[in-house]
Amino acid sequence: MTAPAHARTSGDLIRAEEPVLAHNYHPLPVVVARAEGTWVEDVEGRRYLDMLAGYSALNFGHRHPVLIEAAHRQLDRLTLTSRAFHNDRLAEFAERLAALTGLDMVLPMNTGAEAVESGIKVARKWAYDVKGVPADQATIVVAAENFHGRTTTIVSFSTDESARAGFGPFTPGFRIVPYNDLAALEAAVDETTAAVLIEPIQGEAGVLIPDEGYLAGVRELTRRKGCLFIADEIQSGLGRTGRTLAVEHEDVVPDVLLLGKALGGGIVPVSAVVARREVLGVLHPGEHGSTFGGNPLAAAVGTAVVELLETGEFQRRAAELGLVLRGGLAELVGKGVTGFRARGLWAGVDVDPAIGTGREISERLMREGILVKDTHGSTIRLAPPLTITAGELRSALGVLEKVLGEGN
Ligand code: IF1
Repeated sequence: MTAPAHARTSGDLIRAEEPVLAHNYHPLPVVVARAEGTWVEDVEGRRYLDMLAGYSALNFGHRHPVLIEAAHRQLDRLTLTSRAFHNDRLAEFAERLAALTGLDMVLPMNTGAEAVESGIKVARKWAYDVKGVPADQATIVVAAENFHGRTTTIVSFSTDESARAGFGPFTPGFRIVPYNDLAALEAAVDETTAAVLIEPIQGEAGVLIPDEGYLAGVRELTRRKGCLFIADEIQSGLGRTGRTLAVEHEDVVPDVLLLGKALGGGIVPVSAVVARREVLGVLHPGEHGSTFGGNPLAAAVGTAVVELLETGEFQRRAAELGLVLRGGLAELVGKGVTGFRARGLWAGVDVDPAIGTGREISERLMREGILVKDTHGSTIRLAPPLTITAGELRSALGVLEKVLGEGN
């Protein structure tokens, strides 16, 4: 007989997953049972500082009281209607999200990949209905080393073989250019181009920040050439970089904004395509949808997330504490760190491969009570909840220094 989960150790639970859970992940050997704010606790009661924050889905920390309260209140009233009917929470969510981002209209979806898929569909429809591209000829230009999700269409334009191999045949209509290269973009965009789709900062690629002027350049180029600029801010958005949106660092407003992760407050999956009216206005009844998109529970939590962001407090914290993070990492360069890229409370840290792979460093940090995730090779990413204190951040940096100092 199977013992109740609470009576089982981390080791038991990890072994129990093996035969019944698809092996599409290789998690660190920690089994989290509860969490609050910046801290998570495992089955044995060990506490860890969460320096990953659910890949930025937990920008407000675990179980932020305002968000939990909003969810509880909504759970007691209404959770799902489908879009066959109106619900009394959706208008406010859409209004406030549009106002927060400086755009006009919102298409609510659930996961990040769905927002990306929806953005692609909207851009293609816009190309045919408004721009006048001949049927089925629309192209979308994307960047190498992108990460936009896991669907068959999205992996069609991935350059990461482990994300792609074995999943063909692939969706046509995408052109891949090097990231951070305006000349290559200029050459790839033509009269068939519906949109340029990029991450303002490439997360999975190792928190790659483009040169100053790149995002403004993409804005200028897409406007001049008459195609849409779609910014995937699913990971970079909602306070992470010290601004509401990463594109704000260059005072850029894209035509289409893709949001997800933190929009659901770490409680429910909530994503959205946010755009100008001329763009999202191309969709008519029956042309796109989702059973769960815009459900009242998601809208209630999403509205509470927007309310938190309206205060500016989290963006300010990310900017200020980002200086602490950057300063701390700068001191580690040459002491096990070979380089890093950081903006706000988000950093990709390249560790000297002689000290260990990103995975090995992550495991050592875990044993010292810090949870992070590696990306490629010897790069680890840091993205703590924006609620982290300066003291917690310094202590995490101290643990990193210690782990790197221990060498191999
Ligand atoms: C996984 C990375 C983070 C994203 C951007 C869309 C999506 C994502 C910019 C899709 C998702 C994830 C998903 C997760 C790992 C992860 C990730 F390492 F791959 F890059 F966060 F750092 N656009 N990012 O980053 O959103 O459909 O997952 O809601 O293992 O796939 P989703």
